[in-house]
Amino acid sequence: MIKTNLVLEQITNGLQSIVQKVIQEERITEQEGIKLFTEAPLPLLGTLANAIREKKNGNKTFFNKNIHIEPTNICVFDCKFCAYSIKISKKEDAWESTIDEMVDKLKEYEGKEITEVHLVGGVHPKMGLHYFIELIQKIKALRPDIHVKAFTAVELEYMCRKAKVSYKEGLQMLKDAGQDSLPGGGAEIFATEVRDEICKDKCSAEQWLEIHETAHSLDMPSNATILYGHIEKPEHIVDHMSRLRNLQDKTNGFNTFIPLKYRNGNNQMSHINEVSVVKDMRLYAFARIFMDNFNHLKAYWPMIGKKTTQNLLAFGVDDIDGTIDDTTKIYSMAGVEDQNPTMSTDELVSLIKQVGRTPIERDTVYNTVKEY
Ligand code: V47
Ligand code: SF4
Repeated sequence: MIKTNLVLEQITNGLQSIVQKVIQEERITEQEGIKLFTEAPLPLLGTLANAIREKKNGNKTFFNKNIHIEPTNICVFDCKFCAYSIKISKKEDAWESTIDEMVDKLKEYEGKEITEVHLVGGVHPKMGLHYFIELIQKIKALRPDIHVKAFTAVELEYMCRKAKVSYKEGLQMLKDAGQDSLPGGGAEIFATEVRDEICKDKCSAEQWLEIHETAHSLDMPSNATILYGHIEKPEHIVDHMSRLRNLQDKTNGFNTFIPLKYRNGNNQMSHINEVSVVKDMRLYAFARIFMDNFNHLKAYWPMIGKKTTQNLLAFGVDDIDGTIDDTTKIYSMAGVEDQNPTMSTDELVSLIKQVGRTPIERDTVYNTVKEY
């Protein structure tokens, strides 16, 4: 017979009070979070995260039908982990789309059931607020039904600064043009000592949080991310999640939290090895436990891979993003295995069903579009 009690005693050694709090749905502190994250065995983290996931979302696993529009990969910033941006001096691999080209791309999806356009790219010195207002207006004129999730806080900070408008004024103008929500990118790691090393010149943690808070005050929901698996330490991870948890307490404007695994292809930090799948699972499970006021936890499959995505559905994840239709380059340029990220609805549905979950097609704000 397996001595389960003994095993349980051993795995929870020194962690009982924290585990008890989690089980009783009490919030854990940052200090408790660091202890749980660094000391708890993976099966314990997984069991707790899965219980929370099933309490919040049952057996449901969400996805959506979306495409990405990436206006440019020219960027004024110099994030050390980025394989996507091309410095202006290195023109060969750069692209800059005109508004008409981007609208034409959307026209290719006429009659197709996509519900979301994810519009995001490099920070181009000449593509400003008014350029993007016109783009969004044209997207909405063509597809009034489509949800426009656009611009990271990094892009928004730059475009508002250049246009000499406050974040509130800039976001209101974009909302009036048809922007519905914000994606979660640009958060990386908030702690200054890490941020200064990996992405010193772009918007600060405080600006990132202020932009999202402002968006929420205008009824524009958003997502939040963390870029993990490089030079950060557990205390930076917990600090990052804690700042997001605090803002969510204040606004309840975040839809989902998306951990992004650092991929080491073709960038200035390529010497750093990628973390193991076991570390991925710990991070996601811990996020599900710690971020108690976030309804959803997303594994972005083009970045983390299809197999790990399936595993993560037992470690807290209830969302796997969308069909994407090979419309993003950010991860293929950073060296992920799947160079042409696209999954048909059938493939997404069977990926979810293979691990015993129920696929639900959602819109961007988690209304059910279709159950499978
Ligand atoms: O902020 C850049 C990350 C983010 C690398 O809101 C990298 O639904 C890993 O935020 N390895 C942008 N990550 C993408 C993003 C996103 C993606 C999908 C869905 C949503 C959403 C948001 O990509 C950047 C940065 O953290 N990133 N380079 C890299 N080498
Ligand atoms: Fe520019 Fe974004 Fe790449 Fe940073 S991560 S260099 S802001 S495209």
